[in-house]
Amino acid sequence: MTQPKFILHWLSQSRAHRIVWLFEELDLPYELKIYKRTKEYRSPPELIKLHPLGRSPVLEIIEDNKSKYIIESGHIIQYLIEKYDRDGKLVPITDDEKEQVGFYLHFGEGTLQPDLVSLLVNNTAKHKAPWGFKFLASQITNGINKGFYEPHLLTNLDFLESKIKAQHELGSKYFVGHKLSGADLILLFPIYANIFSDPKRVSEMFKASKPIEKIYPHLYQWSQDIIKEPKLIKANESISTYDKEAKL
Ligand SMILES: N[C@@H](CCC(=O)N[C@@H](CS)C(=O)NCC(=O)O)C(=O)O
Repeated sequence: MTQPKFILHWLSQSRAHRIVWLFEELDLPYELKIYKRTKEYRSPPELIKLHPLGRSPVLEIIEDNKSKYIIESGHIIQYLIEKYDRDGKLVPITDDEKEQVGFYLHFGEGTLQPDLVSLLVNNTAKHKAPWGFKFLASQITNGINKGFYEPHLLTNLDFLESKIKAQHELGSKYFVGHKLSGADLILLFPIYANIFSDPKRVSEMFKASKPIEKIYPHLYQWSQDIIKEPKLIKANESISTYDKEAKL
């Protein structure tokens, strides 16, 4: 099988990070094209020109001089593993484990991430409200967060905590089976980048009675383990050669 050329269209501080990690895990050659966020923290016009949805990651696959663009990180992860994980490094062993990975790929982006993003956006919105409207904006966003996004997010985190706790009790540091899989890759962004990379900020945001890492010790442990994965470290290094300010 001929090897296509891969270009990952990578927006700074984005979910695209997990796809760089995946390329490193699969030892697949790839090129990164970096896009900086606008001052409103949105995609720049060049990324919007590339794909009508204007979000990152976008994976460009070039074969026979033709480019195909695929989007949605869960779909990209599934696509690359199915087609290019020739040694089965990230492929779960049993059918049940395969089904679990499928679940996490959907859950990560379909349920967990939207609640998390809504909460983070609302939290930023109240600080950005015009002078004189900050109090009102804060009352409204707090009401929405407390009534809706926060309980949803906490339920999601309770659920994930119980899953990874059970895995830890079985002697595994990964979400599915005893090896790294698409489940860990998809959860890198919501669990590590959005929460445990800055636990103090998140604890304050929730006005939690104790630090978030004490409320979710197993998720915290998973985060600490995952950031030591050698290929993730390599992905971080690779990204920083393109973008000095890049951080996960
Ligand atoms: N579900 C999509 C979400 C893509 C997405 O929202 N990406 C963010 C970066 S983390 C983005 O491109 N934001 C730019 C914008 O909203 O303008 C995926 O997993 O690929």
